[in-house]
Parts: sequence; structure tokens; C-alpha cells
Amino acid sequence: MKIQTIPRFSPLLLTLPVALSSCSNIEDSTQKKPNIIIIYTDDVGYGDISSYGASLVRTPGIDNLASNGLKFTNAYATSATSTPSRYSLLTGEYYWRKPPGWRVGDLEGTSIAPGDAGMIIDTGIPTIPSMLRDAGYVNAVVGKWHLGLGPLGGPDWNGIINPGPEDIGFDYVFLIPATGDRVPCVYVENRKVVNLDPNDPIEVSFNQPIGDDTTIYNPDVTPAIITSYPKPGESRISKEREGIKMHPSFGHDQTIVNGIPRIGYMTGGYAARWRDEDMADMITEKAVNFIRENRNNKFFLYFSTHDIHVPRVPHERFAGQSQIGVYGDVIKQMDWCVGEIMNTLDELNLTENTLVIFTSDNGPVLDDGYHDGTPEETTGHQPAGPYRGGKYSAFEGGTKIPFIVHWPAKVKPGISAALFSQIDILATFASLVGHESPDSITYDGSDHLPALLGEDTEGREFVIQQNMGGTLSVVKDNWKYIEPSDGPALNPYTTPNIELGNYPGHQLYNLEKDIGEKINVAGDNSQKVKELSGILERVRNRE
Ligand code: NG6
Ligand code: CA
Repeated sequence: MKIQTIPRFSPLLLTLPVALSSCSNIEDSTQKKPNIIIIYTDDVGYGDISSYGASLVRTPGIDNLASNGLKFTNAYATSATSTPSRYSLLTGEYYWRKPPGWRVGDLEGTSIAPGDAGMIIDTGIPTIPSMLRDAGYVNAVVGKWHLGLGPLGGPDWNGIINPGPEDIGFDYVFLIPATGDRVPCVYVENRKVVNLDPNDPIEVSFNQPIGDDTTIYNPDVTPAIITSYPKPGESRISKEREGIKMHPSFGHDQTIVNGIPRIGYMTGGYAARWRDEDMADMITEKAVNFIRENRNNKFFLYFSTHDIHVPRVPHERFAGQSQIGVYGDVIKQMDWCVGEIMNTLDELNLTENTLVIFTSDNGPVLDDGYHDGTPEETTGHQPAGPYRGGKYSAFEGGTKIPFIVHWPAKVKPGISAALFSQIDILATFASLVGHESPDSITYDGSDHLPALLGEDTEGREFVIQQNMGGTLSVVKDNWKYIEPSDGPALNPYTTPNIELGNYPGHQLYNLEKDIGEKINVAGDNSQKVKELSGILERVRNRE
């Protein structure tokens, strides 16, 4: 593993006359800039963290961040699903601006990327890592990516993966390429699949079964009719036959890896396949190593956990440890990852001047395609806190997420009700590191550094949210407007079926009186409807 250890400076800085005083000024300001870590969790809801109200599962590592940092109670992801939220986080641009099919193929439109999507972020646009690289930072992404790799149709998994996160400013890259429930179930490190045996190449398809192996999960022929994944020279009776660990409830029935059926077809690459139980340890180790190796640099780490997405397969030491089943076990595991990152900072004396943001890509879901006992075992737990809906939804549960800022040198502990959106993180970081025009680095995001630091208690004027089907909502002054949509009311693939918030007429909710979005008051407030729908139209048309 090769890690860039020398910070890169922008050409502008390199051409400055090397007067001693200006040189030391630059060094001084570089010294004061914080290291930055974004811990981006998957499907963690507002109510999944004990400092946000969870009582049946404890999250001491995250609670420690909350009690010594700034806990936001009005922060939002831009979307109720992963790919759009991640795109907006890194680029400061709303993903719904992309035309349907943008680099992901025809079917998925601007929503959740399939496992063979091409690299979704244009390598020419400003991103958090490219901007920070210009400011002298060394950047790493470790964990879930889900923003496509390679050209449209996916990369050559057996070759050099190009383009990838390296082409938008990341110096060290260790990826779960898409999601834990999609093939290929392998890690990618610095443009290559880890542990790939060239004699056992990987093939991936999202259209049809491929290879000689029968990889379709068939519940009528349990444990499975799978005969795949022999290593060269091994018999065709593989480990995959040994036992099915989890049965699908919807989809997730195409290829079995590590006893777990997944979305998509895959053959080969047997030695490279991950063991889900080790995933949290694996990515934490890579993140910790990056921090250690860059202790003397300014660094940015985008640490993106698999937890608490499905399949929920905790390491053996977390299995059965919570009182709300495997859902709570993976929350505890995620909390452990956070603790390990913070312990490493403490040990290296870096905590004081490291800005850590803990947040999530979208709201929570119980059964998201596997029978893992979650709907039954989480009785009494409210994953979305007081909010309606969850992952996929236009209601608040879809995008209102935990958001904690921890930076002892600069941010006073407390609670902030400022309205904040992940769309602003790029511009806000640009401001933080002294970029000359942070507000114009992206069109959609803007500099809200004072809110991030707790100095501005109001935050942005309004927040825009996207649900799974692309329906947009806007929150302003405690009013919530959801635009009319012909989309389905419920997500049939989840149990319980999550309310998507789609409805053919206007929806308006008074969040101050009705936090659970129960009473649609659009009929009595036509002026408000006009104001908020007008904001949506203006933002949509870039006016
Ligand atoms: C859905 C999957 C769900 C999950 C989601 C992506 C089915 C029925 N559902 O299509 O299991 O993978 O995509 O989640 O296949 S996200 O958090 O990455 O957006
Ligand atoms: Ca997610």
C-alpha cells in the first residue's frame, strides 16, 4: 500500500516569491487548519443514536462526540437514498440536476446506482477532496463508495480501475465499491481489486446470470443450488454451499457470497471476496493506518461505514450484544468504529485540532430486503425519532439525520437548531481553509461556516430534500412543502412499507405544531404553498 505523505500545494502557492515572512505565514495558516474527518454512516436514522434519544441501544462513542461537540437538531442529507446524498456531499450540487440515466444506465435514473455504474462524479468539477488538495491536504476515502467506478457499464474489475476517486482528489482509496448487498463483493484499493487471483478473474452482470455457475438463489431448493466459486484446482463444491446465513425478503437473490444472497450476478474472484463479519474491522484498520501515516500532514478522511445498511452481519464479538437484535448489534459495531477513530486521534495528540463530522446518508429502514428479524426485534425503538417516514421518503424521516461537529480547538460543546444541509459542506470547508471565493465554488451549496462552528444559530434559509423517486420538498421557517407527485405512496420492497410521501396534490405541514407531518394544511395556506413551491421552482431553474 502506497500512501501519499507529502502534501500537495496549489500551483499558485508554488509560484509565490519565497520571501521568508510570507512563507512562514503560509505555514502558520496551514498549521492552524484542522485535520478533517467525515464519518458518513449508512441508513442511520435520527433516533438510532442514544444522544438523539435512542434508549434501547447505547452509542457511547458517538455520544462522546455529541457531549464534547455541537449536536445539530435540524440538519439534513440532500436525499433519502445513498448515491444522491453522497454525490451532493462531495460536489455541493443537487444530484437531481442530472438527466435520467446519468452514467448509471437507463433503469436507475438519478437514484440509487447499480453495482456496475460508471464513475458518476465528473472528474473536472470541484469536490471536497480536490478543493482540499489545493489547500495542502492529503485525502483518503475509506469504505462505501456507491458513486460508480470506471466508464459507463462499470470498470474492468480485473484491471486498473479508471476513473475512480483518485481522479477527484483522493490520494488513498479503499472501497466497498457500491453497497454491501450488491456485487462485486470485493474491496478496491488504489484502483485494484484486493487479493485478486489473475487465474480466477471476476465477471459481473446486472442483467443476466453469467458464467457456468448457477448463482441464482432459489428458496425452493434450500440451502441453495449454488455450485460456484471454486478456486483454480478446487472442486466445484464450494464454501458457499456450507450454509445460507440470511434469506432475502425481496430481491437480493442473484449471487450468494459468504452465505448471503446479493443483488447482481458475479462469478470468479473467489479469493478476493469479503467476509461481511470482518468489514467494520477492515475499514477501520485502513482508516486508522491512514491517520497514523499522515499524522504530520494536514489530512482529510472520508470514512464511510457499511453499517447499518443491509445485510446486517456484525462481527462475532458484536453479534447478539444488543437488546434490539442485529439492528442494534450493527449500531454498536458502528459506534465502535467511531470510538477507534477517536482513540487514534487521542493517542496521536490530534483530537484538539481535528474537525470530525458524524452524520448519515439518509434515514432508517427496518427490513430492506432481508429477513434478519429486525422489524420484530426492534419493537420500542424509534429509528427515525419523532419523524414520519424513513429511508426513501419525502417525509422528514428520509433526510433528517444526526449531525455532530466535534472540534475542541474551535467549536464549543452544545446543541444547535440551525438549519443545515450537507449540500453546503464543500463551500463551508472551502471557507474554513481560506479559499478565495467559497460561495462560488459550487452553484447549489454555500458557505455556512458560522453555522458549522456554532456562531450562527439560524443557518440556511431553506433546505431542499429529494425522495427515492425524485419528488422534491422544501423546509423553511418550520414549514414543510412536498411537491405533487404521481409516484407510489408506499415502498413495497421494505417491511413495514415505508411511506414515500408521494401524493398527487400539494402537501404542506406545520412542523412546529405537527412534527410528525400528520395534517396536510395546504388547503388553508395557499400563500405558504405559493412561497415554498416558488422556492423549489427557482432553485430548480437556477434562478
Ligand atoms: C434498493 C434495495 C435495498 C438497498 C437500496 C440502496 C431492493 C429490493 N432494495 O434498491 O436493499 O440496497 O437499494 O440503499 O433491491 S442505499 O442506502 O445505498 O441507497
Ligand atoms: Ca444509505
